[in-house]
Amino acid sequence: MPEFETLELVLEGGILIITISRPESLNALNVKCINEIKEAIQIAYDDTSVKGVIITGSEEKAFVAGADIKEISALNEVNARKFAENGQETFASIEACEKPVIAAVNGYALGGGCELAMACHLRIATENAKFGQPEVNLGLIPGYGGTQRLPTLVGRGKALELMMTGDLIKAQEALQLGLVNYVVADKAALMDLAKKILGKVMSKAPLAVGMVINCVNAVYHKEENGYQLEANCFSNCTHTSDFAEGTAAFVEKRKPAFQGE
Ligand code: CO8
Repeated sequence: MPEFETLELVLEGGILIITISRPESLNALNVKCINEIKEAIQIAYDDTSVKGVIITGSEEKAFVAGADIKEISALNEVNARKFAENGQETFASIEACEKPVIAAVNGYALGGGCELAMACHLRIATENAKFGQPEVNLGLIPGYGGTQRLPTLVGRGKALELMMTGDLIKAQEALQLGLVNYVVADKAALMDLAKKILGKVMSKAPLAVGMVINCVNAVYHKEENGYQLEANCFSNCTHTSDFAEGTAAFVEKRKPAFQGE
């Protein structure tokens, strides 16, 4: 795996583990880090040995404590838009990845950190994790897709409350709201569960999994007809050898061996 300044990458059993590592600032996202995340996700797109991705934070108490406030304090009208668009593009590439991406949230997921977690396909968190969009405390609003993704996960009313008050919520409340899928005791359990879930998804037909991701993403893309896309993808499944294998395995009462073809 290539070396990065702000990330640690490990490929383990087909799972690319991306660990955000800027301990001096609780893993706050600076431009370097956003660009490196984009490069790391591109590896997941290009490298056929990568079958799934986990994004986590290096710190005991932080997944990502937001955009780097020291860096964004110097932004002006022109480069702030570029910063936001660059982050949005990076997070959109995570969301659109046809391989499953899990956010393993091991502590604070605030501002851009919560937005990063929301761009992943699933989120699991440790008991000590805290979520929030506290940008209003800084005279800002979320800029990495938070205003769009949070309402789809927790509903309009709760999303507005969280973004207008800047309140932080604990992992258990995030679980009740549907912001996270599971809460576990500690980092070790977090990584175990993330790998277990990915292991299960990775045992399914990979092309079909990718199509599920694309169709669900279409819910959020107003210009796209998701029902049409679903019908097209459903039809395309029938051309795959995984479809032949999956249905044959059912009839023959055995486990399917999918090839991703
Ligand atoms: N940026 C830069 N440095 C940070 C950040 C951050 N987001 N968060 C923490 N740090 C630094 C602190 O400055 C401190 O550094 P130092 O030791 O040099 O003073 C170090 O990390 C440790 O932090 P604390 O001492 O504050 O640790 P605490 O345990 O007391 O508090 C908190 C932890 C509650 C997480 C606290 O650090 C905090 O409130 N951080 C800021 C959280 C926040 O407001 N996040 C949102 C940022 S804005 C954003 O994300 C917008 C996203 C979209 C941008 C789009 C355009 C660019």
